[in-house]
Amino acid sequence: MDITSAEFVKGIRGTDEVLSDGIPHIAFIGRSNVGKSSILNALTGKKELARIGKKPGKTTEINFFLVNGKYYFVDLPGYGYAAGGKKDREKLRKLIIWYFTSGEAKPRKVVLILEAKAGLTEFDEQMIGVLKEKGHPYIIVLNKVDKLSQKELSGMIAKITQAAVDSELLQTSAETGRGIDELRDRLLGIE
Ligand SMILES: Nc1nc2c(ncn2[C@@H]2O[C@H](COP(=O)(O)OP(=O)(O)OP(=O)(O)O)[C@@H](O)[C@H]2O)c(=O)[nH]1
Ligand SMILES: [Mg+2]
Repeated sequence: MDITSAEFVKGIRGTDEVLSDGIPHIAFIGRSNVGKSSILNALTGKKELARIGKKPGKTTEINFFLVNGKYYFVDLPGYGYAAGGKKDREKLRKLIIWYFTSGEAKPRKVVLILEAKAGLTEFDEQMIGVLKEKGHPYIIVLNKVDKLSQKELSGMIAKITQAAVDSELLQTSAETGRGIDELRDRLLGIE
């Protein structure tokens, strides 16, 4: 399915009326700097829709983008960003946990994004624990695959599959566009 329209609606830092308008959420989550915002831009074909950054910690609110007038793509801040101020980091962590546990948001699908070189970290395993506990359906996306050779990539995929056997694993590069059409089809074919 094509994306014909995508527009920024609002960024929230806590409870908000946008959570009760009945529009289904597809939420993008992952460690800081893995390319959540870049993937959202690649999926919608709009390079400047979500703000991306060279430094981790670019996204600081939960941002809602209305796609095809029908879904929200929800761009969350990243977790596990070690270089940020402790107070800010804790605030973002709480915001992410609130989104997944308060019951106010009921994401139809969660896209958990990993960075190809780092693979599955302790932070990701904790996040998967929260998603499972709350029963949020998720898929795992390995992004920045352009940074690995085919051999390295095969090794990394084997490792992740071993650790997270029960979830689907897609490979993408927001940089080269690899896997982006497949991810879009996967997400929008879930009516
Ligand atoms: N090589 C490569 N770089 C990428 C890819 N995707 C994103 N990047 C780069 O990674 C950096 C971080 O991208 P963002 O999209 O801001 O990452 P984010 O996960 O939204 O980060 P936070 O909002 O800080 O949590 C930017 O410099 C992007 O250009 C990719 O597939 N390949
Ligand atoms: Mg971001």
